[in-house]
Amino acid sequence: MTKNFRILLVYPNIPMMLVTPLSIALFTWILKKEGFEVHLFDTTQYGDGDLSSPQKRVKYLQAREIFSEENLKLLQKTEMTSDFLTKLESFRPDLLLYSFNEDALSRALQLLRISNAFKIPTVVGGVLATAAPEWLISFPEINMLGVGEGEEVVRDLALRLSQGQDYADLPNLWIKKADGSIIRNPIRPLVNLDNYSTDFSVFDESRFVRPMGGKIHRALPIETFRGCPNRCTFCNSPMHNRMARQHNRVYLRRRSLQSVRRELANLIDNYQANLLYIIDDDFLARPRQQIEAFISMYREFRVPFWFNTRPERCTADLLQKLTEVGLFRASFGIESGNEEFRIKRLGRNISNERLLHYFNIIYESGIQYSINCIIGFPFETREMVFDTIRLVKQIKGYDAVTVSIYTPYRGTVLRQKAIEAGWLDPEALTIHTTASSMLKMPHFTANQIDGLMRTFPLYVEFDESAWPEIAKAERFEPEGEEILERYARIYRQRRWEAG
Ligand code: B12
Ligand code: SF4
Repeated sequence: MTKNFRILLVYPNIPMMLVTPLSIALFTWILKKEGFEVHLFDTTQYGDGDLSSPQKRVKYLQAREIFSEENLKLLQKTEMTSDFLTKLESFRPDLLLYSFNEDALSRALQLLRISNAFKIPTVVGGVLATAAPEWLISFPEINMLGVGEGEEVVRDLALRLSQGQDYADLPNLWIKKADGSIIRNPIRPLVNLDNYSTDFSVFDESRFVRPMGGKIHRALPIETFRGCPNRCTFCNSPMHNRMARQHNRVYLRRRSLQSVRRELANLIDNYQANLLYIIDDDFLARPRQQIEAFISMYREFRVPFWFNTRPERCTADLLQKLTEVGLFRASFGIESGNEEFRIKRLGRNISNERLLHYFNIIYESGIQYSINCIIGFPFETREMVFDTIRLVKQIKGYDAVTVSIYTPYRGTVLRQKAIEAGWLDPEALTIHTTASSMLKMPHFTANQIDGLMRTFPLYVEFDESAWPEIAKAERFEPEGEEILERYARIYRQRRWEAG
């Protein structure tokens, strides 16, 4: 029965965010195991006429030329809507599963308007559906959504539908009925991560391509734990902890070492991964002996890997051991350099002095690493951004500073504060973290934030004596453009072309 039941996964991603989504790979594995036929429609490679977020990072001097003309040709596609229509007509799916984050909502709605005409049962899910289910289901395009983890609900729904059974009582599923009323089923227990694996066969081969340092890598993601112990107010991860606590559950779960090992073998043997993205929120947030056990286990693979963590989790010997087995690079968020603001408003309880201490350890370890900052937070002032710039100036050894413009995602604490302060329209849709600020703060306007976005790396790179001139480049006027170009040229030469 399940063999003839076709499921189309839809991933309405914003352009060129290339890391392949784990949810799609998990669902493919789960559904194929049950014998269903699974295909994917993925919008990552379709442009939207604007610069993509990674291309904007190149423009803003936050990254080197990541896509050469040649690579872009290899990666880009055209005609998203007609390709989607062709896919629907040729594959004739019995079930549609959409997975997306808030930034991709408008793309998702665009595709839903096309697929809804086919009258196929359609469910949407992802972080946004979990954060704001009431709001999301109020869209006329959306009739069913999955709240929380999707592993079990997508399997149960496909099984019931394929057997012609009713599915209106499935936990985690919300259904809009013909009269507009909504069935809100309760949440089921959290999944055991060890029971799952991933299948990336539905992705186009070009989706694994990562041109880096003159070589083409094949990069795949892996999850070794789910959840984050930290409480940053601008982030969606603490929301999962809060929601789980309401049901007396603990959201943070680690995979067993055997299961991580199995998954590594899957990615390396079946997909020839030669670069792994460990997508955990804070990879080193686990007991020391577990990290040691991971290191011993990983010796057998030695494939370069990347992770996110907090600087304060780093010790010299840990970094050395991780490098020996393949740590390729790491990424650290500092977000704001104003200590009081970072602690009180952002929920990051560490002093600048301690941060610099840990960054020194990271520098001395010799690993490649990047730093993430955010500008334009609610309550932040222009002067506070300079505290961030001054802090970054004191850090040694990083090779990239990623600056994002604060984006008020649904389900985050800080978004609520921005609404309460009257700076955010509660209906506004996020675009992405390199788009203009969505806040209307009289003391720090979107235009000022945009101006700092484009000059941030210059302030970091050049001596304070050059700052009055760089300040002119914050302005979107001919003189500002000319100064920006002049300093950007020197920046590129110094940082990237000099060798
Ligand atoms: C890896 C990662 C990326 C990768 C891959 C993206 C992806 N979709 O996986 C890349 C680098 C491309 C990326 C890009 C961006 N990301 Co990101 N990313 C992550 C990260 C660290 C892990 C994602 C992950 O794989 N989680 C594990 C999987 C299993 O969880 P999941 O995707 O949520 O899926 C589960 C459920 O949501 C549900 N589910 C998912 N889909 C569906 C569908 C159905 C039908 C059902 C029923 C259920 C369901 O079931 C799944 C299994 O339980 C998360 C943080 C986090 N911890 O989740 C941020 C996160 C998802 N990213 C975020 C953001 C903001 C971005 C960017 C905007 C950043 C930018 N530079 O502009 C872009 C936007 C790209 C986009 N697609 O919209 C935010 C999203 C906020 C929001 N409310 O939308 C997060 C939550 C981090 C945060 N700040 O809070 N990201
Ligand atoms: S450490 Fe990262 S993932 Fe965890 S709450 Fe803070 S920003 Fe979110």
